[in-house]
Amino acid sequence: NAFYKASRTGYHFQPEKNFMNDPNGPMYYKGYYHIFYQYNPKGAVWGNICWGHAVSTDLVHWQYLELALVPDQWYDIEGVWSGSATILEDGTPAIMYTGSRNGQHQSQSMAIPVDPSDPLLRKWKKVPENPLLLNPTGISPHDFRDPTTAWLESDGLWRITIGAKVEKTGIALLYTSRDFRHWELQDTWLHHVNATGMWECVDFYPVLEEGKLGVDHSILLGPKSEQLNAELGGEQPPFSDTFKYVFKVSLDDTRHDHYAIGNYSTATHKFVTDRPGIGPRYDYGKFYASKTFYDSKTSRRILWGWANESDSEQDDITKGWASVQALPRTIWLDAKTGSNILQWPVEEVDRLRGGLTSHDSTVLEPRDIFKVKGGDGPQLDITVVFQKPDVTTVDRVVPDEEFDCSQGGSAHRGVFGPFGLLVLTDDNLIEHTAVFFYITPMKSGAWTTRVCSDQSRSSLAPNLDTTVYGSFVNILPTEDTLELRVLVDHSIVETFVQGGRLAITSRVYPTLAINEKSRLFLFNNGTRPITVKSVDVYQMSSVAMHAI
Ligand code: DQQ
Repeated sequence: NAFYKASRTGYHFQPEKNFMNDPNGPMYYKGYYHIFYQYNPKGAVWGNICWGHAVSTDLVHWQYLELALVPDQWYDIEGVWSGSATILEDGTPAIMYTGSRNGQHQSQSMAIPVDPSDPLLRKWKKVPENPLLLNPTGISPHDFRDPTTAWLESDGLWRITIGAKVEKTGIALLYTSRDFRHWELQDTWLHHVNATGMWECVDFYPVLEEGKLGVDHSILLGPKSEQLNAELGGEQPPFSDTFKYVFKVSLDDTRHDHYAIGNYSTATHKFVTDRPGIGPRYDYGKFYASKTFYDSKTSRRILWGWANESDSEQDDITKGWASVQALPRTIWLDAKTGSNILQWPVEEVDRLRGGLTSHDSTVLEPRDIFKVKGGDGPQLDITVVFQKPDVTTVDRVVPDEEFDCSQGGSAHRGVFGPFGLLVLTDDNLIEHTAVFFYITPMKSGAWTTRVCSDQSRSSLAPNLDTTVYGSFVNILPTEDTLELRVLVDHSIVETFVQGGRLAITSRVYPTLAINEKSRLFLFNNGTRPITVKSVDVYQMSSVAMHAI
């Protein structure tokens, strides 16, 4: 079917064929970005899990390499599961990963490059001491996986954290090591949250309180920390004045990635959240098992996340592939709020921008739907800026806090909104994916702003998950515009709101609005006019990905 072919992406990372899931071990090494990924070389559904491997010099053009790790030892014979890379003190990388055996019994093992002078790191060897860690007493061998990147502290000890659960409590176990081979379980957990189930793919890293620069965890806390502090012009420790910590967990029960912001004490080795609970989501759509790394080339922290399919396994078998990685995102703390991180596609993505069509200010009257010039085709990078509506012009406020994006989706009618974009839309508006704002008065009288991504009319094809996604976005009183950046790439739509304060990733499979038949529209379904200040639409180039 043409629509199966049309769903393959043009500028997102995906293998040539077969099934991919979690991003693993991302790093920058000797001029190359490396991405590894959970991969089934034998089919388009999960199983036979190996580590696929690709390299890039710019995070957008990738070259496939041979499999880095395959199940060939007694301790990982059922699968080489997720893990992370750490750059050791001598500058060489080490991978820690979960081996699965004997009905998914999990243990942690290590692999190192056969030839660290090879910038492509094509060949890896598992160390003879494997498995390095078995499930500790009280932890089921089924609930013990996904070691993080290790960090070095000034006591000379490496630390890693590993997700687990005790009854229904999700926990982050903490281990220390002097030589990266012998690891000791600590008797306190780094973090835990009741009733959250198994914690997969935990991630733990520092962020600056101000500015976009990333921080290398080991340089921040390790023996070189004084030097770093001097470079930053800071006082001597404590660093907590300038840094916060982010703890991310992928919840097996809900399949969502949540993060909390807080502080980490090098005295107690505990993470303490600023606010109780599991925290907001990185992304309110399809985005799971994510992982960050510190990019020493440009001093950024970069986030990778897995965008799985919304079609059926049978569709995936027919297509011959499943899953893409969302675009790598630079992440940093939102200094304006202090309570969320910001995510933005790495700036290298901008180099794929081709023809630009810019539109001046216009007003969307109630029920208007405008076709946007320059928005034909399936690969777009769209930025639209709306004037924040003046809610004080409404005298009779009917609370509408029940709306959660799903009731009618973009067809719902409110006062201010839904208004926004229809992407991957055919000429007759039969198929469309709506990305929109909806500004709602609450019982308290306060107005809140939601952003939704409505897949319910995205395709005529059967057996798709067409859930409508959405969440509230924090619009500050000082902000007088509402901004969307939407990246469209055949079957993936990635939305970034208000400079990256909220992200929503959708997977959609149009049957009519494919390839050159795809259109872009602006719409307003609310009862009040909405001012569009500007629209910029770029055509996005494809990136060829080859094996080398
Ligand atoms: N995927 C891996 C596990 C991890 C899960 C197996 C998360 O290591 O917990 O493919 O998607």
